[in-house]
Amino acid sequence: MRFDVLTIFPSLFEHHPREGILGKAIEKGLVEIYPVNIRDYALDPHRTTDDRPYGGGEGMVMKPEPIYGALESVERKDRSIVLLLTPQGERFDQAMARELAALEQIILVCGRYEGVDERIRELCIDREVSIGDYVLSGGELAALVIIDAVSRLIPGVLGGERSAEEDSFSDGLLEYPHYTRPREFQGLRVPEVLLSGDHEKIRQWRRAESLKRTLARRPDLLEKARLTPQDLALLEEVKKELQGGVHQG
Ligand code: 9D3
Repeated sequence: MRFDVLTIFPSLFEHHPREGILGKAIEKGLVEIYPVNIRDYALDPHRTTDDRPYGGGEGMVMKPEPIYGALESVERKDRSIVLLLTPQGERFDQAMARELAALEQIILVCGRYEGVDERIRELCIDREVSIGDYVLSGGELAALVIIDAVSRLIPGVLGGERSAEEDSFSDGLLEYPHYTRPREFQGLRVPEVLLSGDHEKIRQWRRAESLKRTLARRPDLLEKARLTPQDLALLEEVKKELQGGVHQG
């Protein structure tokens, strides 16, 4: 997968993605990241990338010519898409990450200020994307989020022992609690069942914990989750306990 990132802060893409799992993927040649400095395509001696909005009002707008020039400089592969990162975009999620991972090239346009000139949207943008309902200073951190989430889905990026499909959200539930040594830490013991060696009991305990956690923290996820009849029975039990005022976990 090739990512071309149009930004006025290209240095943000030089270090962060080169650490950890993504760094390994870049070393292996599975992921390529090319920052493109929008300012290099400004037409005036001051290399201006923004200007005041027509019609007046607060803030600045990114000028169209530098972004257009930066986009023209990017070599296009056959299966590529141009994304604009913007608070007005469609919400990024794991399903969108999977769609994007099937492409060869993702071109990410990072906005700053109040936004980009509307004609860039009309002429160049295939899809507008937001990463959530909070205010960032620009599209750069959103671009890094998308690069990270998409790269994990490319075959060979994750180590063999754990596939992307096993990850949280692939079955639509939150993960169960994890424990490692020591057996007791600050007076808190690892649940006995995990030490029992009874793999079926452990599987059931983990499934129950996943369901309880999802019910407590993200009940919206339960509507779409793939649940077995046992899952549904367990959930009914847990809901009854909660109504009865019995609290644990
Ligand atoms: C004053 C109205 N603001 C809209 C909520 C203006 C505004 C705020 C922040 C315009 C641009 C930005 C910068 N944010 C992004 O470019 C951005 C973003 C975000 O702020 N949240 C979640 N996803 C994204 S993707 C790009």
